[in-house]
Amino acid sequence: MSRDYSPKEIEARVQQRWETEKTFEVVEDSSKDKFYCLCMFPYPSGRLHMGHVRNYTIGDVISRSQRMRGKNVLQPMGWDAFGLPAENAAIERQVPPARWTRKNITAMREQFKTLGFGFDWSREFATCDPDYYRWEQWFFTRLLEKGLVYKKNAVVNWDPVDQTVLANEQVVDGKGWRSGAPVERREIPQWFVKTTAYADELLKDLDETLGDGWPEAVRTMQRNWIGRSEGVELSFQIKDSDEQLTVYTTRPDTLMGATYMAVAAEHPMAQAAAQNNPGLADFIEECRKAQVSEAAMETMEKRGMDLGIKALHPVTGDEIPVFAANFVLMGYGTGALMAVPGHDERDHLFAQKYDLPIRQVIAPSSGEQIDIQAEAFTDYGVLVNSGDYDGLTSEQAFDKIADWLEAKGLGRRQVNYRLRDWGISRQRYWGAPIPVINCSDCGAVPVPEKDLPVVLPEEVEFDGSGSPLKKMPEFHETTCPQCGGKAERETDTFDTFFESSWYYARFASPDADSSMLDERAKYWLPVDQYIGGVEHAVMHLLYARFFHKAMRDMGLVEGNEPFANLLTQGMVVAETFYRQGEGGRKQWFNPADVEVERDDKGRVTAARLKQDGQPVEIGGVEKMSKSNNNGVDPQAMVDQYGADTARLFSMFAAPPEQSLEWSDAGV
Ligand code: HQ5
Ligand code: ZN
Repeated sequence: MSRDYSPKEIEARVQQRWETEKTFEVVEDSSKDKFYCLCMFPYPSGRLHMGHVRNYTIGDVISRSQRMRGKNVLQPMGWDAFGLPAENAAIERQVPPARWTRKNITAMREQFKTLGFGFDWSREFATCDPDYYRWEQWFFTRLLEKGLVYKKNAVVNWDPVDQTVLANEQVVDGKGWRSGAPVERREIPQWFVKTTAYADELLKDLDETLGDGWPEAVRTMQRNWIGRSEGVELSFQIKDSDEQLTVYTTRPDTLMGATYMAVAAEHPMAQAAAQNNPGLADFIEECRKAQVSEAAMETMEKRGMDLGIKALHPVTGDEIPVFAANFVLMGYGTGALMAVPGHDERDHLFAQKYDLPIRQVIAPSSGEQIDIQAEAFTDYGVLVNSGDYDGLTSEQAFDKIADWLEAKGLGRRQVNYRLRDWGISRQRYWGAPIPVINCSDCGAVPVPEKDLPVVLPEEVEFDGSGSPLKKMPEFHETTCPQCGGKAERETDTFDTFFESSWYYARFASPDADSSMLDERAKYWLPVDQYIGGVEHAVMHLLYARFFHKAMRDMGLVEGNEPFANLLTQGMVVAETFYRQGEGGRKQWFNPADVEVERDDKGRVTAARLKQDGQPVEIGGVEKMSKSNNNGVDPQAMVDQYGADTARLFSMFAAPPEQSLEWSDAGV
């Protein structure tokens, strides 16, 4: 026996033995405590990088320690296989997304095995397998039956040159990433999941069920996203008209400080006023074309235009101007708001810009003097300049004013949520087809269970302008399941978060072929320990929690929550480098191909591409990812020092919750 430590030889031998002895395959065993340990499954982007290694090593360490404690430990692995990157690769390399994806899966599975993670590979699946997505298609039709999905018009990014819908990340500075044409907003029919139906429960369980098991920071993010607020819906009479303008406010205590109203460009009142006001019509058209991501909304210049209409203040009868404003969205609340510039920052900015009155109606409880013209005061306090309400605290005034409005029939208390229903339609090819058939007589008809799955054709011509499904009559031409007449199959596909919302449950019953899940799910669930990046703290975790509750209400799973304990590990981050390409697209270079100069604090000050010696831009330190091309492949480290060293180092370099800037030197 050699006295040298030869990881290549030892690791290969042990890994071989795990494979033949099926060491990590588990079955339900009621005589043992179960422990389900799950790491967020990867997008099959090509190769693993050190970010993945760290995530999956944390899970493997926890699994191993639970195994040593005698638990029956399930640690599965699979692939979050649909999504845009495969389409981009298809355009670049002229290879169908399915083939690219499966090739990546093969390579990454091999890497996982070399790294020696204790996964139960017998449960592996990819979300692009028809055996997987057929059940979410089925689930969708059940949600439809229960009224938990519905169709409505919603705005998308439309590229007028490529004649295609763009994902948000395909819009660069307001222009299409391929065509460079200014992106327009377009309203098209889309499917929505009624996540709001569970809003209260999603909020309540953050404390009642997850209080001990989830980081406070993540629960706070979810709480803010759901955004429950108590307020009042009230109506302002319009002068010389029998119309009313209805708004929602969480601050009825500031009612006496309302000095103007703002409505969305799409609001019927703005539309009507624009009929004989060309300037206003232009403004509305501009708003319609502008981008409306929430982030864009925050930072964009707030603009408005007077409609020439007056609302009457419900208490004083004062005339208040009504503006159309680009920061008010039709889809939120009533599409109109009462502006209180003295006590709201955005309203304050807008009032300064358009020279509207700013009135103080709340004073700090401390008695401190403030200059309301200079800055809004947004805290609760004591009422001033509010007639009968003067001297009340904000809390007392909330109730008094709400009571008064209710008594007068002008308003009512209302709980609102910031949470919106989840738009799941994507006008993309590489996703699970939405199982609906559109019939001119019967409307949108769900595909009957016996006809599922609706299989996505995989060998396709892919040129990036629109979905290939639209050019495949053999896919979209069909007959109506209800009347038998000619009908069109839906060509939109699910948002990929649809697949990742229930994969954790399918790992318990990966081969169930007559149902979505079976009794085994009741044994294994909930996931005892879930591990993944904090970038999924809001949407993924919220959608999965919604799915779990909906599946529970169909008797498919037990318990109220899918993930009992959550660990959000810090990201592995690394420097990024790029050059500006055509059409605003950046070309990213891997740090391994770049030579850098650093200052004495270790910060990168200059960088050149090794290949041509010419400078590249420094993009800053970002999460390791394929899209930033800043991934460090673990292979070199594994080849040189062995998997144990790579794994140990990724655990040792920083506490799991902290982010970690990658450096090869440390190992
Ligand atoms: C990390 C990095 C990069 C990644 N498929 C989805 C996904 O994020 C997960 C679904 C459940 C929605 C972590 C990341 C995640 C895991 C897989 N990671 N550092 N896939 N630089 O391939 O820690 O947070 O991007 O938990 O690796 O990432 S993924
Ligand atoms: Zn029909």
